[in-house]
Amino acid sequence: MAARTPGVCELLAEARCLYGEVFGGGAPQVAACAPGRVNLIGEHTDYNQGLVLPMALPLVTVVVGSQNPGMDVTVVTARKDADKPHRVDFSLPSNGASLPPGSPQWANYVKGVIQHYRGRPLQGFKAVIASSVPLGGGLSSSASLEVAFYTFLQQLIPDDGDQVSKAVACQQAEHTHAGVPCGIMDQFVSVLGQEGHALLIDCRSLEATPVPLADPNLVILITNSNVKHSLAGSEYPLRRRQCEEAASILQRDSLRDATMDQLREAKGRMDEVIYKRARHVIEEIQRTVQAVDALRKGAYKEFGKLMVESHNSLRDLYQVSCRELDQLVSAVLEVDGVFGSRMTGGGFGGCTVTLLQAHAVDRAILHIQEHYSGTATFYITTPSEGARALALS
Ligand code: GAF
Repeated sequence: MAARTPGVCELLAEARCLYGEVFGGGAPQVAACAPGRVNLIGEHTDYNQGLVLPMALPLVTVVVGSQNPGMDVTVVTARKDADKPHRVDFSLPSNGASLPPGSPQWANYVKGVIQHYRGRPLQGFKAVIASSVPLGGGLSSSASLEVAFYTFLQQLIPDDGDQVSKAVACQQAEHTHAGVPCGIMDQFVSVLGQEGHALLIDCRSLEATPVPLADPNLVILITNSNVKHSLAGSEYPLRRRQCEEAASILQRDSLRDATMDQLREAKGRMDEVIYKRARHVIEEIQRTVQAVDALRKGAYKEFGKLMVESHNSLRDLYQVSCRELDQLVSAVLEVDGVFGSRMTGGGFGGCTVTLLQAHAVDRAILHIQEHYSGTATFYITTPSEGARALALS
């Protein structure tokens, strides 16, 4: 059975209730939310200025709160699974000084967003966070927190209102305050996701094209492996550096500008590992173009085949998969009605995404449960809206 996840209204009610408990019965003035994401194809291409095809999820982070008279900030999280303490208090720096990261770790996403917020002057506030995006599950719980917080701040202090700059500011927050040199995909789709559409993002021009994805006979099933290997933190920056090295050997600004012919020609001048990384990225960008074509034509078998090729490439060339993810993909591909499946996100654990016929979902879940050595969690999802302010009536 798929997991029951609280909707926006339920999370909003939870956050308002906690706000009343923590802040002595008052009601919050403003509220906002932002979704997590699943990437359908185009993995580890965003920081190579490539193409990606994610969609925003119905799993969201909600923030409610009010302005404080001074410069003091209090943020409380309703998350049961967040690292403790669940409350953080700090003061906003005066005279444009920076707000350094610290402890607890979860609060650094909030501090980073404050640091990079594009509206001034900031004033103190109190806020409560509630979320249905699983932590560390590869569905961008961190981007959804950053973007939800940014959207919350927009309700208190206006910014310049530019959506792309908002995504970039949230990405900067992740770089400077969480120490993760991520690409732009997660924050971008959390800001600009559209209901009923995947979003083709050109990570060089930062242009987005919505691609319709609302066929009632089709299901997008997310399977959380519920494992996260410790490698995840250190291998991501390493992959980025390896791609930069490949681009530099090819004398290109990024791998987006390189072709497979050029890579083959340069093979003798690079380490085998660097060659494999670059080959994944160049071919994955091509696969993303083909996948968008297939989706537009409703050619789901073709789309599914590309998903499987993407997974195999992430496993063999980019080497960011793991035993559990491979097991989940192999198991679901044995089920009739499944078009394709792949790991999604950074890798080394987290989730797989599977495209399948609606009538095959129950069978697919059962089959995975029988063949997976761990305990998986399932989400049946639909492409959803990006970040937004919420009414508090
Ligand atoms: C993580 C990063 F945050 C994204 O920017 C992207 O690179 C992804 O891994 C891999 O495609 O989610």
